[in-house]
Parts: sequence; structure tokens; C-alpha cells
Amino acid sequence: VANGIKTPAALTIAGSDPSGGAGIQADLKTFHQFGVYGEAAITLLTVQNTLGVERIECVDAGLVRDQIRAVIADIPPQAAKTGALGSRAIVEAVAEMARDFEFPLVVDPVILSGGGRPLLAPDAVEALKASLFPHAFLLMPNLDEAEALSGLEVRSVRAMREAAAKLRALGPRAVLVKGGHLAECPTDVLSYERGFEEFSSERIATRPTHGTGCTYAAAVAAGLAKGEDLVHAIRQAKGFVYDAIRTSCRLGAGSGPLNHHAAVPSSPERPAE
Ligand code: PXL
Repeated sequence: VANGIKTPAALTIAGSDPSGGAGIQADLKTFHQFGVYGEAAITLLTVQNTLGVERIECVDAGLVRDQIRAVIADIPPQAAKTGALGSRAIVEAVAEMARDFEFPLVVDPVILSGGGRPLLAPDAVEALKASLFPHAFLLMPNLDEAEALSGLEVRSVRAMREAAAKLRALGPRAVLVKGGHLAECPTDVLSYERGFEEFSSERIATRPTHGTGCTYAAAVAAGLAKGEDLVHAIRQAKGFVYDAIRTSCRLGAGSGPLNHHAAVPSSPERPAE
């Protein structure tokens, strides 16, 4: 606040995608586009391009914890999000830090890369549920993650409600099950303190979608950092992701990135200044 302008800050705790479409790179671009100062604690490095992930190396768990400690002691964010966490030790280190977070935490429970490579060790899934979920303000699983985490089959809006409620019972204040892979239109289902809410958009066919989950969760975290309420932050984030997919430029020979320069929908509660 030294310059008199309060810049909201958000922290991402996630893996690196050197091709820039997913992971911390997508998160930081999204924070920036929302007018939020971005901080990033790196959990793992991937070797990848738009054709796929070649290699994954986790960072030492203590190093992850120290990155988080150092940045929040100096520039405390108004929201944080987690992405790929890699190992059980990293999940536990992040959970230990999250216990003392005085700001909302959005958890994107990344299990596999788009190409099907594990970004979370099998023995870390239980740790994620037991130690990190209780500290989550919002959990954002896709259909596959909702199935893996809830043990339910989740292929309809009705099943998404059931899974969201079941996962919410594990501790997150709210759960948004994302329906991007639904057979019909992509509807997301939120279970929160006021009941259920659905968020729908049209399906955009034949556009790249690499990094959609990261970008969506980062956009929600950015909205929360700016003080938006949850439902509004989700609506705005979904609008941003829709436009970022719709206007994606064709980069790379494989599944290319979204357009992180897409416009952020204006906020009805906080009109553009
Ligand atoms: O979209 C999941 C994801 C998250 N984090 C990193 C990734 C990916 C997908 O490839 O590379 C670093």
C-alpha cells in the first residue's frame, strides 16, 4: 500500500509447464490479466511442450514449504491456489502451511496431465483428501478427479451434485465439480453453504484446451483476491475461460494454449473504473 494503491495479490502453488500453457505459467498470466499481482511457489518441473509431458521432477517438500513461508511473510496474498503437487510429502507440506492461511485457498486437485501422465503420486491422493481438503475454501475437480476422489461414477449433472456434496463433507467450504467433459453442454455444479448452483456455457468445438483447469482455478482465485464473492468469482472466471478457449491462437504442433489475453468479463457489483 506504500504507493497508496492497493494491489491485490494471489499466490499459486503449482508445477511448471515450460511451454507456458498450463501450471504456474498459466496461473501468473491469468492473475495478471485480472489485475492481480502474482506470486508462485513451484512444486515440480515438467519437461513438456504442446505435444505432451516427457518428464516430471518434484521439488523437495521443504523447499516448497520455504517458498510459501518466504512470500507470504513479505507479500501476504488475498487468495491462493494449488495445482499439481506431485508427491505426498509436498501435499503434506502445503497442508501444514495452509493451516495458517488467513485468505481463501482454491484447490485444483490435479491428478493427471491432459495427456494422462500422473502429476500426483498414487499415495498422495489420500493425503490430499485428509490433510489439504479441510483447509480448502473451494475445491475444483473435473469429472475424472471427482470420480477418483469420491468413488462415485460422475457422468451427469445429478451425479455431479452428489459428488460435490460428498467431497464437501471432507472439509472444503465449497466444491465446484467442472463439467467440461460432460457429453452434453459443459455445466459446472457448485455445492456450498447456500445449497447448489449451476454454471453453464455453450461447448466450443475443436479448439485447444491445454491448461483450462489451471486457468479456471487461477481466475477464481484472482476474483477472490479482489474481494468478489464466490458465486460471482466463478461466473466471471467461467466467462474468461470461455473466451480464452474461443479466441485461442494456434501455437505449437499439439494441444495448444488458451488465449490468456482474453477480456475479463466486467463485474456487475464492481463496475469498471
Ligand atoms: O492441467 C494440469 C496441469 C497442471 N500443472 C502442470 C501441467 C498440467 C498439464 O499438463 O503440466 C504443470
